[in-house]
Amino acid sequence: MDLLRIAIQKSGRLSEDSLNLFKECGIKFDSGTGRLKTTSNNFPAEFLFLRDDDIPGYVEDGVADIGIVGENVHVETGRHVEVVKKLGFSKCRLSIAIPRGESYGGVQELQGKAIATSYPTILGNFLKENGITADIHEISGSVEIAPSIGLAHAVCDIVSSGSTLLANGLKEVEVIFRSEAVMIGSEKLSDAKRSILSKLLFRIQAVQTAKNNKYIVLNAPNASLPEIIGLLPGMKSPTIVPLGTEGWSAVHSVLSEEDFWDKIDALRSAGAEGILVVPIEKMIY
Ligand code: PRT
Ligand code: ZN
Repeated sequence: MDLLRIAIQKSGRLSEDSLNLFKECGIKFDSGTGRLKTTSNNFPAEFLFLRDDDIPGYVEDGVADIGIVGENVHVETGRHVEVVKKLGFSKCRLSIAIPRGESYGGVQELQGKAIATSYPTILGNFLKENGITADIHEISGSVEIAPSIGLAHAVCDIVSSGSTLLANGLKEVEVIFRSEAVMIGSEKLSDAKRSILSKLLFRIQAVQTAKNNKYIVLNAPNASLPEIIGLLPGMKSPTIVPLGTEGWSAVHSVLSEEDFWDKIDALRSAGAEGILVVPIEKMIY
């Protein structure tokens, strides 16, 4: 039987969320420490645990069928793979930073400067687009100490909270790339593997949609129902159930996370009471 080979980071910032994603999709496997490979016992998939930087190459070569990496790694490695799905976790940015005491008047100030980075391709593209010629020093780690040891004037590194830059006396002056975890896939999957992948994507979609929505139950006098129903789309339309108290109903519906509080305010003004909000585990249209 065909198995979809899925490459995920062995240990690092992507690991936990990647494992969680499959768990939420009901896919069971043993991810115990030290494992390099494991097969799911309830889904046709095999998992490979690898360093994130190696994942795009393995997917391009067909050793793995799909993999999870940061977009930064995907774009930097430039392998011929497809982005199958954006996953919304491990959000970060790739930024240029300079010593805090220096002034910065714009990108032209980088002209002729030495910049240390582990992302020479993304940085090189940014500089080229801005007509800047700078000296890119490629280093593989601890980029943030480069200015203090005299290796470079500036750095181009991943930033999340900004505390690493702060601790090293640097300030962020240009955000050149925004990243999140993405699922990448081989461009040449067999029909059988594509069909396993579409099952997986269907489950991921259900989990992601559920996270973006809440189940809501509220009570309202029947006279307020038309206005309340107008505010609540539901999956088709809201469910209305009569309450034991004459003239009152309970309304069940689904609310998007996006305009959640605005909708709650509007519902209360329309006469809603006793509003319960419950997380949804899966949502399937
Ligand atoms: O061992 P392996 O090669 O597999 O892992 P790795 O050490 O190369 O990668 P890892 O686990 O550190 O990061 C994996 C991915 O997580 C990255 O490719 C990014 O897409 C994403 N990510 C999200 C981050 C960060 N946030 C992050 N903060 N990657 C790195 N950092 C580092 C950054 O390099 C800097 O040193 O954290 C520091 C900055 O963090 P703040 O919070 O101080 O700004
Ligand atoms: Zn890495």
